[in-house]
Parts: sequence; structure tokens; C-alpha cells
Amino acid sequence: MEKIIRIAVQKSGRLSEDSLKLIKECGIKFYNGTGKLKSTSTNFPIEFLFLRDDDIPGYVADGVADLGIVGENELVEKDKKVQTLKKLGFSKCRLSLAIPKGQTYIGLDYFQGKSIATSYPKILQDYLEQKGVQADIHEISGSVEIAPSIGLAEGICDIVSSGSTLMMNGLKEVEEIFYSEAVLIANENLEDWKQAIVEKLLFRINAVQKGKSNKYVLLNAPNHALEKIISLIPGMRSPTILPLAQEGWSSVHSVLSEDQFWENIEELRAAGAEGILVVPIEKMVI
Ligand code: PRT
Ligand code: ZN
Repeated sequence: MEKIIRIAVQKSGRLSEDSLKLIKECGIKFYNGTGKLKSTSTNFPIEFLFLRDDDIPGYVADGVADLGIVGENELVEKDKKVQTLKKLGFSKCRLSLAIPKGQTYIGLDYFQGKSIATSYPKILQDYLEQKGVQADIHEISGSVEIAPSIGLAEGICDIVSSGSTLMMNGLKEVEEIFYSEAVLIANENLEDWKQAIVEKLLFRINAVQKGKSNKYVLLNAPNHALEKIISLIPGMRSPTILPLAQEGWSSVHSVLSEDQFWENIEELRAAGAEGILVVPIEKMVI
């Protein structure tokens, strides 16, 4: 049998698009027709299982899939034994407590003895226990935000991103209890040959992520300012310096993090840099 690993990704939902985009950016090709539940890459030893996100931690823990991409909220809630290999930086959100807008919030004691509706009973229970609050948790699987208005619960604990769903339902966010983003998870007992393929995939993911957080910078500078400019944009090893056709000027090429660029831009200009171009990097291997 051909040696391939399996990765579970969300079939359709908030994680799907970015999960597949990351895989494509890693140069991994596959066919993803609508309604397909399985697909095999044509140029990397990996097979995809398209599943509901709720099922992903369990499939990975059981070894049905070797890898999975899932939100940390779902991972912690399901409490399955898997290893987290990498935070992926997308599908960021928080799990928050919210109450009807008109209520006065006095701090966590507000929830003492009250009922809270949520799809995340474990995360909520752990949080309340840690804070010494006794509340009555109502587990529901969806439309949590309408629970207070229909008299099912006095507060809710749900995922918040922009906050507009809470607002539309006459609720206000009062505590942020958990922060989440998409993560790459793996089965805890991968055989060596599987581990080797996972390492290859991680190498590619790292190159893509590094590329995203760094920029390629090109600028022109008078030669007398080069020393100062090089100190501001040191680059990976050192910047590339090329002479311009105009006597006394050079073109400087370097790689730096976007934050670093914004911090140094004024100093670069003050030192005499001009014609500054900032170009995205697709992949970066260092
Ligand atoms: O069908 P399946 O079970 O696979 O998907 P699902 O419906 O359970 O999950 P899905 O696709 O909605 O979300 C998948 C994951 O995306 C979640 O587990 C989170 O890790 C992450 N994520 C990021 C979000 C949000 N942002 C988000 N805004 N998950 C849900 N929401 C919902 C939230 O439940 C609420 O209804 O969006 C609403 C709040 O958004 P705002 O912007 O109005 O605050
Ligand atoms: Zn789900």
C-alpha cells in the first residue's frame, strides 16, 4: 500500500477556506469537488478527510486521521488526547460570557446561582470552577444567543468575533474567558514514516508563515548613508547592495519583519533612503 498520511479538515464552515488555502500555499495539490468527503493529493503523500469540526479531535485521537486542523475551542472542549503541533493564525475568536444589555454587571459574582446557555460546557465549567462561581450550565448546540430572550437562560457563553451577533440579540459581552485560533493537531502515536511526512509538511507551513510575517524591502540610498541604512535593515544575513546607474547611489535589498519596517521607516527616510518598495514574500526558508 502506498504510504500516505491523512489529514482531517472542516468540510464547510469558518475553518474550511483558510485550511485549504494554507495547504495550497504549501504547494500541495488536490481536487476538492463539492460534496466530496475524501480526496488524495496528486503531488504530496496526503489524503484529506472533509468532516464536521466537532468530529476532528476524536478522529485524530483514534488514529482514523493522523492530522487535523481545528479551532482550539473545539479541541479543548472535546478534551481528546492529541498533540498540538502548531498554531495556524487564522479563525481567531474568543469565548465570552454575555448578559442582556439592560442588566448591571457587577463582576463574575453576577453569575452566582444564575443559568448560562452554551455549546462549550467543559470550558465554561472549568472557568467557573477556577473562579469559584456556582452557576447552572445549560448545554445547547446552536443559536445560543437567543437563549436569554426566550427565557432559557439568564446569560450565555458563546464565540465572539466582531461582537455584532451579541449586539443584534440585545446582549453585552462581560467576560472574555478563552482565546482561540486554528491549530494543527496530530495523533500522539505516529509511526516514524508518518512522522517524517508530517515534518515535511511542517517545514512547508513554517516557510509559508515566515514569508507572511516578513517583507522584501528595496530602496535607493546615497552611498554615504549606506552604513546607517544597513544598520536599520540588517536582513537575513546582510542586505544586498547594488550600484545604481547614477554615480554615488546604491540600491539596497533586504528582508525584515513588517513591524520592524514600520518602526524604522522614519529613520530610513531621515538617513536619505528614497524610492522605498515593500514587496510580499510567498515563502521563506532560512
Ligand atoms: O458544521 P461544523 O460543525 O463543521 O461547523 P460549526 O458550525 O460548528 O463551526 P463554524 O464553521 O461556525 O466555526 C468553526 C470554528 O471557527 C469555530 O469552532 C471557531 O474556532 C472559529 N470561529 C471564528 C468562529 C467564529 N470566528 C465565529 N464568529 N466560530 C463561530 N462564530 C460564530 C459564533 O458562534 C456566533 O454565532 O459567529 C457568531 C459571532 O460572530 P460575531 O462576528 O457576530 O461576533
Ligand atoms: Zn461544529
